[in-house]
Amino acid sequence: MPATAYIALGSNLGDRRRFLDQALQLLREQPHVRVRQVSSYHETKPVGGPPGQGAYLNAAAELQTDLPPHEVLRLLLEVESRLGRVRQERFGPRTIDLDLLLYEEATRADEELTLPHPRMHERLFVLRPLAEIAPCARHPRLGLTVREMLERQAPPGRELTGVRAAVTGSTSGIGRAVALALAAGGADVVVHGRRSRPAAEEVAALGRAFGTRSAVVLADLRDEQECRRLAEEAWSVWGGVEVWVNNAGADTLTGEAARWPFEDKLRELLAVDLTATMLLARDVGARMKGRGEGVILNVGWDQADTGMEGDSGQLFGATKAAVMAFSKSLALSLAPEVRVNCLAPGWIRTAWGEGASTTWQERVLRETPLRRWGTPEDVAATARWLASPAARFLTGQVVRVNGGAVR
Ligand code: PH2
Ligand code: MG
Ligand code: MG
Repeated sequence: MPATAYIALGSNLGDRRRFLDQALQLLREQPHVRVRQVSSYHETKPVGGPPGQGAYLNAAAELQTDLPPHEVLRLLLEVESRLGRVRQERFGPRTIDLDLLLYEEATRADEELTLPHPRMHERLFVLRPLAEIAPCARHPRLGLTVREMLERQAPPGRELTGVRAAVTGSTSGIGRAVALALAAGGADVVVHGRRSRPAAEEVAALGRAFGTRSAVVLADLRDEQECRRLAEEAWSVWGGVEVWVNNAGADTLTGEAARWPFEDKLRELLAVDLTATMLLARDVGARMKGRGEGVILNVGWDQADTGMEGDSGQLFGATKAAVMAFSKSLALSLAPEVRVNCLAPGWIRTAWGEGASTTWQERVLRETPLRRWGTPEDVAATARWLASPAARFLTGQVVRVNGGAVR
């Protein structure tokens, strides 16, 4: 039976990307080793060592091997020296550093090799890339998974460190606020929009200001093919997604669409709010379940249960009630690996609320016990919490973010 081992790769001298690529290439050429998975490459600040040294590029890889641990170590040292590494001071700058982190559940300590790697559990530059490929791998001494070790190392207020997120419809409104709140919590974020790349890039740039990674994928979610492409592309950006937020909804209230016939609004709402949510959640959910972890958030509507008069009540009520019902069933299908919850916003001041008449403004205050419109940030704060480890025992829930309306 071949063994599974995990290694860390690091470089902070010369063409760092090339050193990592070459190290992996040399490992692939070894007869007794298979490189099964490689994380994305992470730009990291040097930890310890002499002052003034350059930033690192770090990665992690999964190996399958029939060699014993000491032979794997020997191989790593050989690859290091073939790439010209000269060992000088401890923690000094280096062209390439390959460390053996885990070898099955082996524990050992002799003068050559300590397993697990003695500092792996306290190093974000190891845990972040490793969590991308092996979130459920366990540290045999600490009894913690890689994800749990990473959560313990997250800086204060950065509970989403090492989480890759995607938020549909995040160029404006609630989705934009959710994308930024997740980035503020430390998550890397894929921003999605239908067609406006500049609007999406702007949100992505704001996300990066939190010191996290961000990317943009455009897709028209009325098209099922495009839904599949969005899931695939968002997953491919950094090799996985831990938090997926199905926020995108058809806007049938403002602009041209406000004057559409009922039938057209219905078709659009069912396509974007319901069908795309279901297809994306199923696609991404299956991938997450395969990885062993994940969080999906959908967006329903507070008044879907109670009903609201008028065309909009019928349209949103039917569509969003379906999203809420779907979320509960999906939660059952994807447990225990993946949590699925649904936000149900009440009166939130987005584009439509901005321009609503005084009669509406009064009605909203009357129907909202907390006596104000909700904001996109109110919804985003709840999404950030639901995405975080603090909500680890919640799944299949509809969380009303509505200022207390109980009707
Ligand atoms: N390796 C070290 C010491 N410090 N800092 C970063 N960011 N990345 C490394 O790989 C690294 C380090 C000793 O191996
Ligand atoms: Mg090292
Ligand atoms: Mg080393």
